Amino acid sequence: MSHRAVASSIRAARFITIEGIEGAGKTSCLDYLAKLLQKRAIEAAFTREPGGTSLGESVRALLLDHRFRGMVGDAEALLIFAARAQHLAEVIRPALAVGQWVVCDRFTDATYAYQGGGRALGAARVSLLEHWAQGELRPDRTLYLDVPVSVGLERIASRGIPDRFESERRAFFERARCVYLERCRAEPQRMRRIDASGSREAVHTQIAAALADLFNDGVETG
Ligand code: Z5A
Repeated sequence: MSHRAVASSIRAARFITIEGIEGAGKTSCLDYLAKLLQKRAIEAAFTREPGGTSLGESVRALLLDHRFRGMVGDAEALLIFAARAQHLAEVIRPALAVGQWVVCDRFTDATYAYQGGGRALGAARVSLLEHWAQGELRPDRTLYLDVPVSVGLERIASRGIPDRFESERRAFFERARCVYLERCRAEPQRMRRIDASGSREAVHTQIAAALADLFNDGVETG
C-alpha cells in the first residue's frame, strides 16, 4: 500500500505501526484504522515496509524473490535497513514534520522478530542498525496482532504461490512470534498485544481501546 491522505489534522503527529506474523489480519486492521482516523479528520500517510518508496519497493521485490533463497541473514537485515533509511528520509520524517500521522504496515519490530529471531541474528545487531538508520525515532504506538502460528498459516493457506518468507518453516514463525511477545512485555506502553485470533469485530474493539489515549476525544469508535 502506498501512502494516502485521509483528511486534515490539528493534533500532534503520531507514528503508528502494525505488526503480526503471517495471516494475523493486518489488512483488515489497517482498513479499520483508516476509518478511525477519517472520523476524526486526522490526516495520515499509510505506508509499508519493506517498501513505501520506489527504492524500497525494489528492495522488497528482491527480499520476496525465491531466486535469492540463499540470501544470508546479514544481507537480509542490511537490505531491510537500506530500504528503511530511504523510507524514513522520503516519507516518514517529512510527513511527521508537517503534522501528518504515519501508519506503517510493519517497521523495525519486524526486523527484531524475523531477522533477530527468525534468522537468529540476535537483537544486538538489529539494535545497532536501528540506531544508525533511525537515531532516536521510534513508533509512538505499535499494535501487535497476535495469533498462534497454526492459525496464521491456516488463514493464508489458500493464497497463491508463497513468497520467500511465506515458504519458511513453522519454527521460523514461532521464533518470530516469541520475539514479538517478548517486545510487548518489555515495552507495554508502546507495544500493545491485540488478540487477533477472534472475530474481526473483537479485534477492532481492542484496536480502538489501544489507541484511545492518543485520540482522547470521546469520538465513538464503532
Ligand atoms: N519482513 C522482515 O522479514 N523484516 C522486516 O523488517 C520487515 C518485513 C519490515 C512481507 O511483509 C515480508 O517481509 C514478511 C516479513 C518480512 N513476510 N512474512 N511473514 P508483509 O507484511 O507484506 O507480508 P505478510 O505478512 O504476508 O502480510 P499481509 O498478507 O499483508 O497481512 P496478513 O496479516 O498476513 O494477512 P491478511 O491478508 O490481513 O489476513 C490473512 C487472511 O486472514 C485473510 O484471508 C483475511 O481475510 C483473514 N482474516 C483476517 N482477520 C481475520 C479474523 N479476525 N478472523 C478470521 N480470518 C481473518
